[in-house]
Amino acid sequence: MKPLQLFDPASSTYSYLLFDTATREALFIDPVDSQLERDLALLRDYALKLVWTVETHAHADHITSAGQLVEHTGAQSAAPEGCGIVTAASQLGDGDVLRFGGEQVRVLHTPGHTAGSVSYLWRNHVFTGDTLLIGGCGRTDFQSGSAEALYHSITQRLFTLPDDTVVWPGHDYQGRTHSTIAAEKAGNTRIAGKSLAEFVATMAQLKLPRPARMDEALPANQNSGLGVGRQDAEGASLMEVQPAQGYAGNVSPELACQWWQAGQAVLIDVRTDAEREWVGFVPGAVALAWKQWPGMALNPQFDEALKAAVPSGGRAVMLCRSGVRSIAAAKRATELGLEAYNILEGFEGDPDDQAHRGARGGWRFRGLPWRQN
Ligand SMILES: N[C@@H](CCC(=O)N[C@@H](CS)C(=O)NCC(=O)O)C(=O)O
Ligand SMILES: [Fe+2]
Repeated sequence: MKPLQLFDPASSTYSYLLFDTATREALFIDPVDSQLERDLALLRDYALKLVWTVETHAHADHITSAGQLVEHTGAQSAAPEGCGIVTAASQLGDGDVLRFGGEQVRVLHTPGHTAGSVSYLWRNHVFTGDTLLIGGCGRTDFQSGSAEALYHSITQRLFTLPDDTVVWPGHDYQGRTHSTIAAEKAGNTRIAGKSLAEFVATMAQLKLPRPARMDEALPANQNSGLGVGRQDAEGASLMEVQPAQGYAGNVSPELACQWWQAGQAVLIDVRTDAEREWVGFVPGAVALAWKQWPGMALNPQFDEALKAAVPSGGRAVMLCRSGVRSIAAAKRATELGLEAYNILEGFEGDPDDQAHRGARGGWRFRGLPWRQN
């Protein structure tokens, strides 16, 4: 059985779809946003249930469709832990195993092209991302790249796989599709037979132009391709603060998640314990229920817990079910001296609330991290 190899001509990127032929559960490697419609059609035509969408690294030359695939298919996203892809639900380390049906892929940490880059091993196939290309390798001149680390990853990790292991690269700029470990060990012009010093010298002399879309692609990919350049139903950017009365502003779940993951805001979940228990929760969010009794504006317990959770004058983003209680909580937090934002559409979104409705549902439908008990 072979993986399905898919090509994005604009970036010369290969994506791969693996599946269990019995259960039809599937795993995507490095899906590309401009190919989303093709890929969704493929999943339908092959009657596949996407379980995982994974990245080999944070790409500099194209934008992933991982976040959108999560929204459309219910798959889980996973990304290498050293890549800063903060929105991926699972952060992968060396040796981790992802299962789909009776199949599994194993994570090989292969730093060098970027510090977090990984390869994925499935049966006798290895998906090398930009670590090992056919007859070449990924560049090492940005994104904490390291020629020394790449030399080690290729010679010690990939070239020690069995010779007949099939190599499936993240790109090919000359139309080649796959190779083998034996062929690359023998004939890869950048590394075969080279010493570490020779390889480092070769990499230092490449002087490649920057990828054309790098400035746009990197932040987008660290957010699973969500938000950047995308708009809600009213045409507002998902990554910009929208003005509000009585608190600092309204933000999309995507922007709130980015701030929170970057340590720039504290995420406060103002729903009740019961709601979190039944519907789901965001691991790491501060649970702090907003209770509004009729005729009772103040809630000293909430005030005290909020002050304990957020440093004085700090930034808080408020999450509730549909973005109503979180407004009240953001106003109270503002009175207490915090820079407080309401998260539009909350955890679940509200189908009846046309005024606040963005392109899609709430936090849990947008490819952002959450769990159910
Ligand atoms: N011309 C391409 C840049 C391609 C590029 O730099 N690709 C990276 C992978 S993200 C690489 O490592 N290339 C290795 C090489 O060209 O030898 C673009 O603008 O996107
Ligand atoms: Fe790359």
